[in-house]
Amino acid sequence: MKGESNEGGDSGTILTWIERHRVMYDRATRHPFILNIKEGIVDISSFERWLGQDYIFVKEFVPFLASVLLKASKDSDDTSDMEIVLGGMAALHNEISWFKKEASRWNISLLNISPQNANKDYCRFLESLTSSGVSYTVAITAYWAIEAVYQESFSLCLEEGSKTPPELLESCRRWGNNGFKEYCLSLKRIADRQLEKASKEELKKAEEAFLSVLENEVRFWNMSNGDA
Ligand code: HMH
Repeated sequence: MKGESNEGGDSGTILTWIERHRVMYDRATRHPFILNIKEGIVDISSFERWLGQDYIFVKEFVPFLASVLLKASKDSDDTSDMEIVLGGMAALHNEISWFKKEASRWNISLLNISPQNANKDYCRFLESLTSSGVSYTVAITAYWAIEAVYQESFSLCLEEGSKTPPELLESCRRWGNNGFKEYCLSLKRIADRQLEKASKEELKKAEEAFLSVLENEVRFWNMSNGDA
């Protein structure tokens, strides 16, 4: 359906890539850590490890998102992109406060946590994407993928019949809620729109970035085991 808009989000490059890399996509979005939360059998120390590492990640995510915002303001031909990314920035500000509050509820000191290797590698990858040599198309594709993995993962824990422990519901709702799902769909629409007019070379880079996000997310979830 070339040339037609992709309002429903049910066609486009991203969907093609999800299907092409289905195994890796499912590894990132249906990780045992998430499935254990959903089944109500998660080890709380795993959850605490994830929380501390994710706080570090989210702080590193801010400069990445700032770079996406900059690219949107320079290179997007749709002014609403910038507002959508700016909304993500505002949510991230709120998220950092939430992490602090949640950590104190679990008696975790966020000051003494050092990033594990998988976290460091992921943050280094994010940093590489902030370069001005990385296009808006590649950056927005990565941004969509990073958010979509969390949205898909945590929404599983909210599905009918899930046995998610009540004390973990707030975390799951943070990324599993419908508003965030809509937000991810708007990022997907932007990415698909950009990809539609991208060169072959650009498409290749964006697909590689998408795959790198999936690989980094799997390694990130693996850290919760404590044996990373
Ligand atoms: C590792 N990926 C990781 N942490 C997050 N908070 C998100 C994605 C979503 O914001």
